[in-house]
Parts: sequence; structure tokens; C-alpha cells
Amino acid sequence: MVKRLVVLSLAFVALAAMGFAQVPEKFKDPKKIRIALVREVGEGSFFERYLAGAQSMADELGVTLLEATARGDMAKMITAMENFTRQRVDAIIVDHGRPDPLMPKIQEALARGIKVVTFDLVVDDDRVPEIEQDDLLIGYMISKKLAIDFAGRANVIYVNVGGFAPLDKRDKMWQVVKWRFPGLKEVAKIGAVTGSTAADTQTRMEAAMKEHPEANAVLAMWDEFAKGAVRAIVQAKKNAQFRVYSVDITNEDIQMMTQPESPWVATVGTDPYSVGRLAVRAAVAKVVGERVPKYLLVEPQLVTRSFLLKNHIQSMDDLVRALPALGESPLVWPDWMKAAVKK
Ligand code: SR1
Repeated sequence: MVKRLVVLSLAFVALAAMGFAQVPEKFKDPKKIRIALVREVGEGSFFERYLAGAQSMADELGVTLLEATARGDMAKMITAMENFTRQRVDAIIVDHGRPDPLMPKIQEALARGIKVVTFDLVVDDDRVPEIEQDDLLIGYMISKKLAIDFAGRANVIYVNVGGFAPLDKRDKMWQVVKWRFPGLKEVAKIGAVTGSTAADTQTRMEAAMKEHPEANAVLAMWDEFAKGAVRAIVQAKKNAQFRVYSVDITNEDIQMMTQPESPWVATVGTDPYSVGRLAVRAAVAKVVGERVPKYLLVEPQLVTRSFLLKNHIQSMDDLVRALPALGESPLVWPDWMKAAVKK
């Protein structure tokens, strides 16, 4: 009897390894699975690439992805949540947004049996997995890189804003690193999320540079902030005076970092394409009844300008080849899902 059980379990393990894992009942007709993606922010190359990743995963799994972007308008985000809840989609991915107005809408969706997953939104509910790019680590890695590059002494223009979960987490670590290296002076803090964030940051950076001629470093906690700061520096021909440190990496960022004399020397991030793919996998896994961990942290990587130049990297495809840790996230890949994608 025991022998037979052992043989059976070994056979099951072997079949699973060969991709014959049992497909969950609810995935038998994937076309019928509707996943809604409700986004607060859509501007910039990070969010474009994230959406492309989400769509690619939905296409590969054969599920339907519906999308609504609120462009910073919380009322629109709430309305989108209400609409998708009324339509009884199978799952909602809530992307950024404020916990206070969104929490009641998340609870309403859950009460109707709709699964909820978040990206960059902290939700105090064990039923809701949270995806993030390990933003405390991002904040630490990029702040430490700046501190070490400048041997602990720099006059920093800090570009960040409160009220967004990832930006708040990154800020916490900048505060820690400033405490550790008291020679880092934050001479100015600028930054706002406006819908034309890069252009507005450029204007703010121009003013900050005039007010603080002693500034020699920029720490920008979103690549849209970094783009604005870099354009202002280049326009003012102050490339040699500044070094820019940022968060996120995209094709556009690579182009700007590898320009001759670019002051943009380092960034820490993940591939947003792979984050978008993970969000869809997590939502589908919840819909079919898989156990999904509460915290799904995509591991960030440090990317320097010198690494890009040395390896002749011109695009995210080149970068992922040179730095495979930036590739597809290993999180949430049940065997049946791997098999479904391979077909
Ligand atoms: C306005 S929040 C912008 C950030 O969201 C994502 O976490 C990206 O990394 C980006 O930096």
C-alpha cells in the first residue's frame, strides 16, 4: 500500500515536471477570465512598459485584460473600481492610488467574490497580495551608491514627493542614509506628479540650480523626475558639475544615460515589463484558487552608465541579456501555468 502511494506520488511529480500539472477547473476556459487593471498613473516610459508586459502575459495565458487609467484623478480611479465591480470581472489589479478612498472599494469587490491584487498600494488585508519592487531596498541601494560615489560629501537636489507608496518607501531609506553620512546635504527638495512630470521637473530643476549653485548631485526617486533633471542640466551645460542618481530603467532611460557626457550615472530598478506580467499572473492565480503569498517583491538591480557603455547596451532587450537578474520574475509560476504558456 505504502509502496503504491510512493509510486503514485513519484509519477505525479514526474508528470508535473513534464508540464502535465493538473489545470485548475476555472482555467479550463481561460477566455472567460476577465482581469481589470485600474491604474492611477499612466505617464512615462515605466508605465507604458508595465502595461505592455501585463498585456503580453494576458495574451499568453489567453485571458481578457481590461484597463482603465485615472491619470492622477482619484475620483476616476474610484469610478473605475465601481464599474469593474458592477461588471463582475474575475479580478482587479489596483495599481497605485490612495488606501483611504480605495479601501472601501476593494472591500466591496472582495465581498462580491472578485479577487484583488495590488501593485504599489499597501492594503491591510491578508486576502490581497501586494506587488512591489522592494522599494525600501531600491531607496537604500541608490542612496548608498550616491553616498559612496561622493565619499560621503555632496550637495544634493532631492526630487521626490510624498503620498505614493513606492516613493514614500524610497524616501525612508534616503533619510536613513543621510543620517549615516552627515556630509550629504539636501540643499533643495523639488518634485510633483503632474501629468507632465518630466517637463515640470525640468522647470523646477532650472530654478533649483540657480538658487543652489553649490549643488553637485541629484537623487530622483522616479525616472520621470530624473529625465526632467537631466534635461535641465544638459540645457544649462552643467553636465560636468552634476551626477544624477535615479530609480527605474526603460529604453528611453538607457538612451539618455548613454548620451555622450550624460550626467545620469546610475539607476536602480526592475524591468517594468516583468512587473506587469507578474501582476496578471498573480491575478489569474487568485482567480483559479491558487495560494498566492501576501508580499510579492520583485528584486531590483543597480544599473550604471559605465555598465551600459561597457556592454554596448542600447535597449532593455540588450540589458536583460547582459543582466539576466532583470528578466522574467520567478514569482507565481504554478506548473500548470508554465505549461499553458508553453503551448
Ligand atoms: C508616481 S510613482 C512612480 C513609481 O511607481 C513605480 O513604482 C515606478 O517604479 C515609479 O518610480
